[in-house]
Amino acid sequence: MTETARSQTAPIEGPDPEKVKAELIAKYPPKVARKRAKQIIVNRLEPGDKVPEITANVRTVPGLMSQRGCCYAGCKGVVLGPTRDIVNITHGPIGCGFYSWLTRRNQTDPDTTPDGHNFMTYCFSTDMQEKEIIFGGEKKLKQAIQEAYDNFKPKAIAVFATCPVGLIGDDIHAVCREMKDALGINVFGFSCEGYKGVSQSAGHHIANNQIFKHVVGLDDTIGAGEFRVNLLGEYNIGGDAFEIERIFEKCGITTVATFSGNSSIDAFANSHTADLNLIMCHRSINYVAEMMEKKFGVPWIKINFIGAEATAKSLRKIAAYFDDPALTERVEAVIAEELPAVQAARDAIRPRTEGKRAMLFVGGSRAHHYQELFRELGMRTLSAGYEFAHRDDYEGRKVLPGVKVDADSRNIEELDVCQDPDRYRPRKTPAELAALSAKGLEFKDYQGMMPEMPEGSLVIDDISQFETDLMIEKYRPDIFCAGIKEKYMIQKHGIPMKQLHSYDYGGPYAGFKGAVNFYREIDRMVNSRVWGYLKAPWQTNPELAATYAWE
Ligand code: CFM
Repeated sequence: MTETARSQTAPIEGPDPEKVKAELIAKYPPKVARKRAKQIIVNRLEPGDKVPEITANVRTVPGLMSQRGCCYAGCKGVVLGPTRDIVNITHGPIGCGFYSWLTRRNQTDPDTTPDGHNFMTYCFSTDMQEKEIIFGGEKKLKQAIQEAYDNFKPKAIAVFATCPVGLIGDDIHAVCREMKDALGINVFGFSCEGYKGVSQSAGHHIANNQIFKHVVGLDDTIGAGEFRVNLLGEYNIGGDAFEIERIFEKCGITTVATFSGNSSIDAFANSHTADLNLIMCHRSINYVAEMMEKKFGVPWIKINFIGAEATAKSLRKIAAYFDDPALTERVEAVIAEELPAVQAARDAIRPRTEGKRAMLFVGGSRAHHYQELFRELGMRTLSAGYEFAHRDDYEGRKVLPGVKVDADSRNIEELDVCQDPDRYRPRKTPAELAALSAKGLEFKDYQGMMPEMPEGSLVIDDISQFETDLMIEKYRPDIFCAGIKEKYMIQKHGIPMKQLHSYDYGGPYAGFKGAVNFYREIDRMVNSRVWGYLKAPWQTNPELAATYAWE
């Protein structure tokens, strides 16, 4: 199996990216244009093979229509939402709870044993009203925790603060402590008010901190399994984690905990006993990996199960880490068994997708990972960007020491973590780690999106709707990937649009079977003739074109 070639040397065809960049910012007031110019980068290696610097994780300019969500969404919706047996109570108005409830299509395998719990089919909220906004909501929160306990007898209850909670100053942590003592179960809170930080990224960090503080390390039992790993940053959207678990099982790799797709609180509590952390989505979960390594000695590596070749490569990395001949043999056997079906699907579909061009503007990791699947289809990524990632997700972790910490990031607590006096257990000796690194296994590292993108492609951080429209006009990609908020305005351009957050109605797309699903889906989308029949309103009504006149 050959490694997918890094494609920075092959320039993309189409309009001059420098000119497109100039047009993207031409309509903005000078100050906004200056800011956006640092977030819209023509991806061209600089001397010393350095990827250019991009500004990321900064506030969106008010008035620009952003794709971003909020801190609460990142904490409750993204990181904690997929856990099935914690009662997650949204302390706030009802809409915050409702709109963060399963719209992301995070699946779980419900525990059907007599005392097994699955609360994902419920939406818990304190349904704050005017009365609580004026007189305070702590009493109502206490009642809600009590009511949830009485009805469900869960092992744990988590409380999430929404914007008004921070504004009126409810002390959710005091309430949680009180209820923890009163009920004798784990009750903990997240100060993840929507306005904290500049995007949902702040919510990831807050979620990581609290899960680490209140749950990880509570159960020291070392369970069965010879090769025990945690899968971090995999949220089981459309069943992705199920497919990865299937492959792991075949290989004889034991998943101790997944953060947090198809997860349970007991698995989190026990996760520090694993021997390796595998990071799928670096953006949302790298904090847990870092803290677990510091406190318990579990090393982490970046893996990627999006793309069949990437999956094979990631499995080989795991085998290399454990360095066990039987495991290596099994991993190779599984790859050999799984790849022919993938190859057959690819051979059948690729003649129809070869040379087509994609744009991906998603979250904080998928805009990178999915380029791998498009490459397998012979497609090129014209332009991509994240909604809320940081510079390291674009340029690689090597830039971390130079990343400026601004007031918005300083707002988010950095936990002071040190070696656990009793439970810190280095999984490998420094010499073993060095030997593995020498063999090419990179620990604690992530190269980011930009080194793998075509030369001259535009990398755009926190793209606005205006910029999206203009990019589509200029390049007419064959497919555009983003989320539900963008979907219909993109389709009105006559361009097929694939949701890479919820996968529309599809998935899984991870692993070997997922790759085949994705090939078929993209084939269907880019080769559908329906888009050619579609006229945007401004194409049939010229008077509407005035608002979109950038020529
Ligand atoms: Fe990680 Fe995610 Fe993503 Fe993310 Fe998300 Fe998501 Fe995403 Mo939507 S954790 S950064 S905050 S991979 S919900 S499962 S699809 S934006 S690219």
